[in-house]
Amino acid sequence: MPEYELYCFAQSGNCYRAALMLNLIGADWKPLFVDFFKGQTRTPEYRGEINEMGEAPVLAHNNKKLTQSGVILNYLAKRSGQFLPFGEDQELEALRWIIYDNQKVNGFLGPYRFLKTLARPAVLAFFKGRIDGNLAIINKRLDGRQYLIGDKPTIADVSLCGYLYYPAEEFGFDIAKDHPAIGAWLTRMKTLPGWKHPYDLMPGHPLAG
Ligand SMILES: N[C@@H](CCC(=O)N[C@@H](CS)C(=O)NCC(=O)O)C(=O)O
Repeated sequence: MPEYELYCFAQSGNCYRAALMLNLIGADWKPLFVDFFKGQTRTPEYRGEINEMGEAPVLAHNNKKLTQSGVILNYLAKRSGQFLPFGEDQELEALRWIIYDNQKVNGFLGPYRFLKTLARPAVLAFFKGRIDGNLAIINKRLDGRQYLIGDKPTIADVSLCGYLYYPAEEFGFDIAKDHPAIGAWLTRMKTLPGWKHPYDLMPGHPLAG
């Protein structure tokens, strides 16, 4: 049995952060498919036995079940010694960018992509306005820098990957093209040993009917 198990599904950028990190650190892991689109995260079994918050990803390790991708990244970085921010100042800086990413960057991109097929134009316009502004902040931060914090990738970079590799057609805009410093950083992240596209790393794509 592999050391780590990750409850996840291919369409989730929140799950992708954890799956990508497991692959980047060369962990012995396997994905456990969460049938999100059939409502598995809303079942009493899932909420009772897997995650009371009703979310994916969930990392199972020994007797622990860890949730929240930022917590999972932190746990894996500490256990593996890889992608760790260096020293207290960088640790705080990584946490700062992970929270900003979760709330403002991928925190808007994920719901935007999900709602695109259902939502009214005014809702999408609101989200798009926030997305443009928040991606511009990330683009400025990455302009002239190799990675978010210093010249080595940390868990803050892994977090930021969340929804950024999904196809431009799914958003209706091209993040790498519209924000060139983010585009260059995405290309750099792709060269890390173990990098894989979310649809190649997690189960559930293409969606079964
Ligand atoms: N902040 C959480 C977000 C997790 C999350 O929202 N996951 C989605 C799937 S992409 C989910 O399971 N949503 C279920 C729901 O909100 O009911 C993280 O980073 O792990």
